[in-house]
Amino acid sequence: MNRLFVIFLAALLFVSCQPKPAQQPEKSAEQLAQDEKMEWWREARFGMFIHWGLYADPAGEWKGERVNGISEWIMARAEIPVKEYEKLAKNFNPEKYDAEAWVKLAKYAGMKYIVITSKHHDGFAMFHSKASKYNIVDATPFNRDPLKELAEECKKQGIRLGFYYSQAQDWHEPGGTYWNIEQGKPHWDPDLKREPLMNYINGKAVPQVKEILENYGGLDILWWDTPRGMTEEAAKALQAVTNDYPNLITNNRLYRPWPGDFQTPEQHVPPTGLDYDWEVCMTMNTSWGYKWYDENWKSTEELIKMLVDIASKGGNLLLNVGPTATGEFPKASIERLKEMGHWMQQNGESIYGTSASPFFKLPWGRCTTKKEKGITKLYLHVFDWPKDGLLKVPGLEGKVRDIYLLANPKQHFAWKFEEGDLHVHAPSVIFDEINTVIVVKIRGDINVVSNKPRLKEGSILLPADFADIYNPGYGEHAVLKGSGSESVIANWVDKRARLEWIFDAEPGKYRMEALMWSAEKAELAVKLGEQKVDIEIDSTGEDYELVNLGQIEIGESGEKSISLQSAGNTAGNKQLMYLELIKL
Ligand code: H79
Repeated sequence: MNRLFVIFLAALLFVSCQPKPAQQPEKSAEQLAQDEKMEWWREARFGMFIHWGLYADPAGEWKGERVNGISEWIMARAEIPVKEYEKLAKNFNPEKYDAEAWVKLAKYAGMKYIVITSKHHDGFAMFHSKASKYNIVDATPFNRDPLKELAEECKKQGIRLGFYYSQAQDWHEPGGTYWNIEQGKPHWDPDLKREPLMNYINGKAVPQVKEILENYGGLDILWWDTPRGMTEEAAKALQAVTNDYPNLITNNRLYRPWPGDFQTPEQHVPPTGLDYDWEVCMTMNTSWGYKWYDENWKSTEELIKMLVDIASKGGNLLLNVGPTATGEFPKASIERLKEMGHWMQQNGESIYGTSASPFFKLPWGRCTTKKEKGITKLYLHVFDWPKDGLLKVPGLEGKVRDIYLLANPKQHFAWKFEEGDLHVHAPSVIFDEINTVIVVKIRGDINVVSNKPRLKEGSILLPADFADIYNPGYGEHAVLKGSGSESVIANWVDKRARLEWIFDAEPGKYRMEALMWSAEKAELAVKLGEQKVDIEIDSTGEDYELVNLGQIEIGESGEKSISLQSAGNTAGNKQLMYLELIKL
């Protein structure tokens, strides 16, 4: 007995002396509270932005002329005097507005929250406000509060709600800011006598923010915008109002550089994840507000892939709809939302509550992941279904238990491990033309050996589909077409569009070459760490050519990044280029 007891004690001691697995540093009480507040938002992944205001009536056209740019900016772009713009309210009567239908469609699309403009830069409140008569109930024949109706429907149908509020820019008020106020430019309307910012902040913005936070059943999100011309004093006055609502989630646009609860990449998807909560806001065409001739619609396929891409990097997508002055969603938006909904009904599990991809790059698509009860699930989002019958998951190690089709779990796939990769047998039938989701169910944890480019047989290959593309928010976007050896970066036009590759390097001197096509003579700025080289290249003629980009030297081994940007010519002309790969 005694001996047994001693052995038992010894065993106990042995177990308790084992080194503990590496632990995350303890979270502070503040971080835990933040996690709790953000929990629903992080799970949601997909929301609807709605830009609706008086600008839906002119819809991008003023006095018979088309006005360039985003439609909600028409007052500034066409320099419409305040009194004249105000007249739009007299005719604003969106009788076809149906909050129930809007919410129903958002839910069908798979969206978990809605953020709607309560007041945009034009200063017109889309809710009943005592602080300013310039609102939809007091100034239009509509005589309803559409945001009250929306808030009630959201409660009823169980979806979260946030309001957008333009706190700084208010083109209607003598104290409000406007686009180029920081450059010392006057407001375009000389009849708007200027007043100090704080008159507007204390007289309208603060009272209105109190109204929206108080009167709409408890908002989940307050979405600030364009802190242009803001002061710390003004920001503090507004923040004091939101401080009374500890569960309210706000973005990072109240005041620069205040972080808020989440970051807001606008009109572009960041190339990699950010170590902070973030939400991409994105239009389906070009304009946020309704613009009748804006036909630049993204396809459903692009939108689904965008949502997946964002989820694979750990972010949310806030996808915009710009309703008309009659109160309806444009047909093109409805179509896309329905089609996205169709995909989400079958594949939503691979989006909600998932974490970012554990892989460096996947040539055929994206990955999201979830861990529950000792099971790791990898959701493989296959954009390009393999033609050779094998889906290769690079560098994956783990105890695979099952692989099946998310949209039909009875459809199982055979697999084997080969040369460090997981090979999934992929039949020739394509299950989903846009994005087939395959679930890899794994016991316990996984390990991934990175497929980051490195020196192999004397060179480092940086293919187009391994590039991170940094596009400007407003401007021409370089895009990746195709995958693997057929991938190419197309429409590389804007000088601000930057391509970047991350790789592991050994010390040495490298010759740099690019397989590319350029319409004209072009200048390229190449950057590797601190080294910067400007290179002039000739037009490549009809076909792709291996273009010499000169020499670079790498002093120490380790992770490096190389970036390419068009340096433009002195005239600032755009240069059209296509690029297949970089070879070092
Ligand atoms: O509400 C949407 C936009 O109206 C607002 N934010 C999103 C969510 C926004 N305000 N400013 N911007 C976005 C960015 C500025 C865009 C500009 Fe322009 C393009 C500035 C100069 C060119 C449009 C045209 C605005 C001024 C001139």
